[in-house]
Amino acid sequence: MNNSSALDPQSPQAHVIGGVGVISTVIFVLIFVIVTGAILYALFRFRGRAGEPDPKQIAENKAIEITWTVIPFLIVVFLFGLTIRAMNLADPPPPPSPDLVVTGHQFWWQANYPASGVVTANEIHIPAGKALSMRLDSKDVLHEFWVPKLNRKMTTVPGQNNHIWLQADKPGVYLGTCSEFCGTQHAWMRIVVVAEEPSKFERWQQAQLQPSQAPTRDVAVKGLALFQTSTCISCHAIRGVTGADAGVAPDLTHVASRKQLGAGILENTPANMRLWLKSPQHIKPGALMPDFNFTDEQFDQLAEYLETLR
Ligand code: HEC
Ligand SMILES: [Cu+2]
Repeated sequence: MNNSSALDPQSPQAHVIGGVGVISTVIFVLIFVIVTGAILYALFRFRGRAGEPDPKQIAENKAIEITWTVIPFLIVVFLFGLTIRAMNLADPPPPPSPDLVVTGHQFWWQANYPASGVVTANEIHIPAGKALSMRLDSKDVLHEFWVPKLNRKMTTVPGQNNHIWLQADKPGVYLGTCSEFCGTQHAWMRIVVVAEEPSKFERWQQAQLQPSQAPTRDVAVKGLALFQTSTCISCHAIRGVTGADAGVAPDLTHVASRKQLGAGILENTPANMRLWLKSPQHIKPGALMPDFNFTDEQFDQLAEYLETLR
């Protein structure tokens, strides 16, 4: 999945920021061409030849000096104005209560929708065409939320709430990544933004709000029991499961409905789910989930149970 080019803006904010980039680049290229062109011209046109006297020396030329001060000054003022305009358009002040709170953890993203109460991880859904105000926080170290097509990027700082507006022009899946080094698995701290038609988004939200259903198949029932009696519940929450309400690891209430596992390191398939459970430290060394000493049968049970969490 490569859908994260910073040169393909897909939100009003990204268009404005991209615009500044394009205009500045054009200006810089023009300056480069004019300056190097003038130097090359002078080099060849006025080349000294053997036996010729030194050229006449000129000191002070008010007109030229004023020109080469005023032109760069105007260029800088123009770029400054352009930047201020982009900042105002891309970053209007946030409302008092955000639509979405995203918290960086080593090495995954937690997402909360305060108005509805939805809690999920590594995959956020948004209604296409609508600007969501998004608060960014961190549980541990600095991280940085960056979905290139939906700019802008923003650092998450423990104890300090930062803010951006998140919007996508049209439905689609947009990939993002942590862009502030945060530890061993920084490279596998991806986030997926799924922008959908508002009605579809509403359905997603309703589905996410449902607590998990008790499993019916025998293997999955055993998996649930194992989940409840192992240390899983000291890190993970599954709504609808007694005792499973810890918040230091991804919420698993609807884990099987997500596209990826381990913040992007595995595609979320039943086989990969089992692979992850069997040895998270092999798949994602340094991730904050320990390996467990279960039997193959027990891993089957856990995986089977987690697959029911749609
Ligand atoms: C010490 C805390 C801790 C314990 C105990 C723990 N986990 Fe995890 N788990 C994590 C963390 C942290 C992650 C996220 C890892 C990452 O992506 O960097 C995770 C990720 C997962 C994921 C992938 C979720 C996703 O959305 O990517 C699953 C599934 C999972 N754990 C299941 C379990 C099960 C089942 C148990 C018990 C056998 C368990 N975990 C025990 C901390 C824990
Ligand atoms: Cu990071």
